[in-house]
Amino acid sequence: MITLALSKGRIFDDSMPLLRAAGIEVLEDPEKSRKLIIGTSRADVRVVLVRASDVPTYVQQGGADLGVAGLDVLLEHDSHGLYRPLDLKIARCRLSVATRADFDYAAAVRQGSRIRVATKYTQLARDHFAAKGVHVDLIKLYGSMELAPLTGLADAIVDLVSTGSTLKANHLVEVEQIMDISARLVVNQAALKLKREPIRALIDAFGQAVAAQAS
Ligand code: PRT
Ligand code: MG
Repeated sequence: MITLALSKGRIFDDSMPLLRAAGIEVLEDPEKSRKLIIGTSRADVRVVLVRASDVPTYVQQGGADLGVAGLDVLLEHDSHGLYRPLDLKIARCRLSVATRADFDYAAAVRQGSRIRVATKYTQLARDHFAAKGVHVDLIKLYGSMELAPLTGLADAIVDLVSTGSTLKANHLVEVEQIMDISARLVVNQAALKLKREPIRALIDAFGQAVAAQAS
């Protein structure tokens, strides 16, 4: 049995065309069923549904052989024991800094200055501001980051942006793009050794599907 860890929502939705191209049909819609383990048209392949930020843990610990996780999640998480063979080019967005329109970000990030930043991505934010020589007071949040600059909790946020409409709706402006993000295929290294043939075949099929989608 090969177990693939996916999260509900955009990762699941964007993974379906790739699975289909690899000849795998998922047998249930996770938005309609409460099942956490879903069978597929292949008797030897199943999907487990986990929180987006739990995908690396499942794959590292062998609760799943493969998984799909955003680069944001992977970089925040330690990647020990994870093989990352493929950029699936799905669930694309960027990690950015945003502030209120009336905040002078350029002045705030002059060398040696100090800024209060609210984010779910404390590791990535710390690295980003350290590279600029900016002292940062990080405030860890688990959601609704946009609220932080509006309430005076922070000067800036570091968050994912795709269309920009969430920032716009909250009168925030994207002042710096940190990196492009997309979802990656991750594989348990031990599983890759023990189930080499079928896992290799899956990686190759996904690779071909990504290439076909890109062209
Ligand atoms: O919801 P849960 O806490 O379980 O986890 P999660 O929020 O991490 O999961 P999910 O499904 O929302 O995101 C899974 C992955 O999708 C992320 O790890 C990213 O790699 C990727 N992704 C792509 C995004 C976005 N685009 C995105 N726009 N993840 C989140 N967003 C959010 C963003 O945080 C902000 O709140 O959407 C809002 C901005 O969107 P726009 O279109 O208004 O700019
Ligand atoms: Mg979410």
